[in-house]
Amino acid sequence: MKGVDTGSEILILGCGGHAKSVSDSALAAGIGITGYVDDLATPEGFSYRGIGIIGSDADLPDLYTKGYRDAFIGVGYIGEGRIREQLQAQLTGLGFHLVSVIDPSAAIAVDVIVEDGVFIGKNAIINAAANLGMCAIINSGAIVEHECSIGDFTHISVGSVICGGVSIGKSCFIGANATVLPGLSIGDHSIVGAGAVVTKDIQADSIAVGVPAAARQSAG
Ligand code: JB2
Repeated sequence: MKGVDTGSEILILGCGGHAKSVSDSALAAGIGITGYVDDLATPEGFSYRGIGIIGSDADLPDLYTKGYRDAFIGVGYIGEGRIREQLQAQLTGLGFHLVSVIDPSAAIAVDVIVEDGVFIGKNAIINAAANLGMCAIINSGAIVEHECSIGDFTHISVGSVICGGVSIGKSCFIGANATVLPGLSIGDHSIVGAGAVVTKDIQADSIAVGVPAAARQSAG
């Protein structure tokens, strides 16, 4: 399994709620945190578990030159999921390695494929032969059942249930406590609302809400 990065020392981009969740899991998994990199927050005053901000995105080339090599995108979903894609391109373009952070409480089958930069939160379950794409988020208590494929940058929110054999494209957002029934497909850049129950395939760029979920194309 890729993504077992115990022993790394990472920079975390962002210092909001998601970065704090990731930080707690990283420290529990034996991954050290060098500092936070954040464009918007003011460095003064921010500290989590005694670790502060060491720069902004503009400082990343300099941080790489200084020898920092491992990073994690700790910006979650703030209404514009593609920010995470841009940050990944920036980091890998500079040469950084994107570490995966897996909370020790997660239950993960031995044959799960975890690509780089993935976060698996507390008490998440990932079952046999599932595949988690680059920088995917499987948040606290989510269940990704056997043989699911989760696309790059897709965020499976807290408590969601992705039944067996489901395929979810890249940069999707599956809201808290949503359920996707077995064998279905969800296209790239789609959003499933909190608590929705998806009973049919969903095309790319859709928004689906309700029980059963009704899908419509997003404006863009
Ligand atoms: O381009 C950026 C950038 N854009 C936003 N570069 C860097 N380095 N940092 C960036 N940020 C930072 O991400 C903001 O300055 C802020 O520190 C952080 C976003 O924090 P916020 O608390 O708004 O959201 P979040 O992404 O930590 O958490 C969201 O997603 C989680 C998965 C929330 O919805 C949480 O409730 C949710 N659990």
